[in-house]
Amino acid sequence: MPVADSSYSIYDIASQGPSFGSGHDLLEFTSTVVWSGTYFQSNGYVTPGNAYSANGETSDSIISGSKQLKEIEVYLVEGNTILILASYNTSLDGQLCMYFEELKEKVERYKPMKELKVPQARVLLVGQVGAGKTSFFNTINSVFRGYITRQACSVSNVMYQIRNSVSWKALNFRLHDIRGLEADQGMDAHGMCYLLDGIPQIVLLTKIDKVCEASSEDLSQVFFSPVVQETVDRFSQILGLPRSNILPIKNYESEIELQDNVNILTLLTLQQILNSADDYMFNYLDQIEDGKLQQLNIRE
Ligand SMILES: Nc1nc2c(ncn2[C@@H]2O[C@H](COP(=O)(O)OP(=O)(O)OP(=O)(O)O)[C@@H](O)[C@H]2O)c(=O)[nH]1
Ligand SMILES: [Mg+2]
Repeated sequence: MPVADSSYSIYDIASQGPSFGSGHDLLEFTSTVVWSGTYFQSNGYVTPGNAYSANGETSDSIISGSKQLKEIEVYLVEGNTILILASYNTSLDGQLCMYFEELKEKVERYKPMKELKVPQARVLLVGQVGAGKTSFFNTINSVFRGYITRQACSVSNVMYQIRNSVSWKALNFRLHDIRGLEADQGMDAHGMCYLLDGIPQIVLLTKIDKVCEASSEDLSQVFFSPVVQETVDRFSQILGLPRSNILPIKNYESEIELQDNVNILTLLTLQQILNSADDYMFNYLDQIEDGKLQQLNIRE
C-alpha cells in the first residue's frame, strides 16, 4: 500500500510488534500473544487508510475479519539484505545501487589470510556439461567490468582472473573453469562430493530462471519462491550438504545489459564462496599451529 503520511509510516515501541501507520494501519500485536492450542489470538489492529492509502482495502479484505493466526514468523533483517527485495522501478533503486557498490567493494577488498602466505583463493568450478560454469565466470566478470562480457568461451581448463574495472588490478581469487563432466565418465554428483571430501563445497543451482517463473520475471523473488526452496531442500538431501551451501543463481546468458538483481545475487554468492574458502584456511591454520600440518610454500 502506498504511504500517505510518511511521518507515521513505521515506528517501533519496545512493548509491541512493529507498527505501521497511525491509527493503526497495521499493528500485529501489542503484548505477548499466546498459543491457544490451535491458533494465536492477535491483539493488534488492521485499519488501513490512515497513514497508508487503503486503495479499497479494508480490515476484512486483508484479514477476513479474523484475528486468529495459525503461524507467526518474526524476521530479523540484518544489514541491507532486505534490499534484494526491491524491484527495478521502486524508489529503493538508489539504495539498491549503494548495496551493490558495498558488496562489490567487499569482494574487491578480499584477501586470504596473510599467515598462510596464500596469494589468492582458488575456486574450482565442477559440474556437468552445460551446467553454466563458464557462464558463471562470465557473469562475475561482467559485474566487475560494468558491462556484459563473454571473455571466457568453451575452452577447457582455464584459471580465470577477475580484475578491478578501474585499476585492472587482479582481485585476490581465481576461478578455475574445467570441462564439464559427461554421463559416461562414470562420475556423478556423489562421486564428485566424495572426491572433494575435506574441501569446502558450495553447490550453485544455475538456471534458476528456468525452474521458477516468478524468479525469472523478477529475480528478487528467488529467496521467497517455494519452488526454489523445494529445489534447495532436495539437493541438500541428495548431496548431504547444509542448505546454506546450496545457492540459487542466474547467470547472464542472453542479456545485453547488466541487471541490479542479477549483479547482487552474483555478488552474494561469490561472497559465500569466499567465506567458505576462508573457513577452510582457518581450519588449515589451526592444523599448522597444532603441528598436524606443515606450511605449504604456495607461489603465484
Ligand atoms: N537461462 C539460463 N541459461 C543459462 C544460465 N547459465 C548458463 N546458461 C546457458 O547454458 C548453456 C551452457 O552454459 P555454459 O556456461 O557454457 O556451461 P558449462 O558448464 O561451461 O559447459 P561445459 O563447458 O560444456 O562443461 C549456455 O547456453 C548458457 O547461455 C542461467 O543461469 N540461466
Ligand atoms: Mg564451459
